[in-house]
Amino acid sequence: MENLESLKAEILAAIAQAQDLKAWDEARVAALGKKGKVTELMKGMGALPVEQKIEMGKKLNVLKAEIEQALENRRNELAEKEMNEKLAKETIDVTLPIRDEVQGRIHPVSKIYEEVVAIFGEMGFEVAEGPDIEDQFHNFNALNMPANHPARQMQDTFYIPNKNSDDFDDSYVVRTHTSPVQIRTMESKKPPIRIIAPGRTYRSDYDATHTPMFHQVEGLVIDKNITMAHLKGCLYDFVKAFFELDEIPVRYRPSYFPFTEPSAEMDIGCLKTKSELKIGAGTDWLEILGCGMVHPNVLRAGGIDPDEYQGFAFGMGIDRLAMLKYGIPDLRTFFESDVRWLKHYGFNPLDFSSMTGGLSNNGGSAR
Ligand code: 2NM
Repeated sequence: MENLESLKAEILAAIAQAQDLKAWDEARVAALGKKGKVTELMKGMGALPVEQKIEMGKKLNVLKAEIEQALENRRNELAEKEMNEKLAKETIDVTLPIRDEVQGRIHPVSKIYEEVVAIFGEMGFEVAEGPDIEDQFHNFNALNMPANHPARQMQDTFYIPNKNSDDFDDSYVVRTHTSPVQIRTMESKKPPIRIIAPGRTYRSDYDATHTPMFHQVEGLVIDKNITMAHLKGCLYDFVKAFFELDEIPVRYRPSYFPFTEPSAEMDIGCLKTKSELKIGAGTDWLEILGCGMVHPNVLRAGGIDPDEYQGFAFGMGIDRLAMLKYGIPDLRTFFESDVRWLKHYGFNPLDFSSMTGGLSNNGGSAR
């Protein structure tokens, strides 16, 4: 009986000394487990006379409760201690320099895409997206290209049958340009509109500079009193930013697109030699994009009153821009998924394009 006090001291000391959850559990089992010291004492009570049994029962119950409380306290302490040690060990030093051994590469098309978005984003344009599979209204009719228009020819366009209709006019297409995104934007938003629509486009064509899937970025600005001067200022700023030049010669040649009037093509000054193309100097010209004032029929198709609003639009090939900027001769190699090609022409994923960080941002890590 008297040694209950010393037993208690012994058990509480063992609990207090436990330095981890394993030692804590050993202390628990030694006291309260099936063969633990307190458990054995409780079992032994059966042999005692009734009065002693009652007294012993009370004492042992108090002892057991005290031990359980001590166990719980110690377990909480140990759990906190273990968590703190784990947190200390798993600390990440965010000031460490990035690793150079990144294996993956960013595709040149993705790089140009990011750069174009960064430049126009800085100018206040939003990125708009739409479906790859379009109806003929959004891909053609709304863009001032009626049913008999030559660009709608079977040879150029991939048509997709409409299961619910035998009428050819109801068949779908994989979009031949991203202009349907502009139509959808006009339908759903009120001017002022300032968007670019980058994305995949499809035409039945295949040679060194054409692949059946390619990438375009088109832009659209609609507001009151928009003129060709806004178009020229905007596109001049774009080519300067894109080619990272302070000055660059540009010229506009009259052209024709069904969806713009007047229409133009923009050239930039360059020097063409046998082995090289130098952009920004020289007496040669390089066609870079198409543009124009949005045709009143197109504004009307998008639900915008041409007497109240005007707009300019432009379009260019992202793949072609990549070929020019990085000197890649054959477009078909873009889509062959050859890892050696990607290692050569691809970009470090840790370099991202921004107007404030130096657009192409190759400083530091190699391409
Ligand atoms: C080009 C050239 C000129 C253009 C027009 C439109 C729309 F939908 F607003 F009318 N989107 N894109 C456009 C104009 C595209 O690509 C060579």
